[in-house]
Amino acid sequence: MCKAFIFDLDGVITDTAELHYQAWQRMADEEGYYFDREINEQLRGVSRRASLDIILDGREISEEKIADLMERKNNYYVELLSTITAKDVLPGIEQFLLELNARGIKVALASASKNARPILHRLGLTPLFDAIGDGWSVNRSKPAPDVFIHAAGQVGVNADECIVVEDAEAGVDAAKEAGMKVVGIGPKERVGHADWVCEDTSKLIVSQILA
Ligand code: B16
Ligand code: MG
Repeated sequence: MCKAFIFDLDGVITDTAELHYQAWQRMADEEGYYFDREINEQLRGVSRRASLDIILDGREISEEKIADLMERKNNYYVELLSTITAKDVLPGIEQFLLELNARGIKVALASASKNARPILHRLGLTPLFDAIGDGWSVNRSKPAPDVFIHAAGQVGVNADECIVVEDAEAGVDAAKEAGMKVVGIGPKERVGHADWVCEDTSKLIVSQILA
């Protein structure tokens, strides 16, 4: 029996991937690193540090420089976040959350992002969530299961009674590793290993998933 739904943020609740892309691109241009939208796709659901490692593509730089680049990118990203409003909630998500609330099913967030709380606030969705797991909650990022286990613990529900909604390959891996069922959002090539695959968020139907 499903007692909780745990949602990823970027790519499920809203599409911040474009803003992450613009912020990384600005930093990469300043540093003369090659970066494009195709590489950005590899950053989906991946932590800030792991994202930078992908962009560095084997270049060796000091830990001090790594910290500076991550901070600079995050400052550009936070600047861009000020443009987010309730209009940026992905199709069908608000109704889906409202229905879970009405059915008494717990709702939690499990995002790799350290900016998850302000983003949820800007979207106007914070009151619909019972718990928030974010980049500050755990040390190991997806594909480690930690953030999902943390979120389930926050709402007091066992892993096998949770359903996760995820758009990233690493996120689906993490949720399965946590012992949860997963709805993958996006193409089969990316989330085909989920228990159910949904092309996009507008096609999510609570009663269908529970059945
Ligand atoms: P931040 P999610 C992830 O969010 C993004 O998909 C990923 O691109 C980003 O690097 C990561 O959060 C960390 O974000 O730099 O804001 O801490 O999909 O797990 O909600
Ligand atoms: Mg995501």
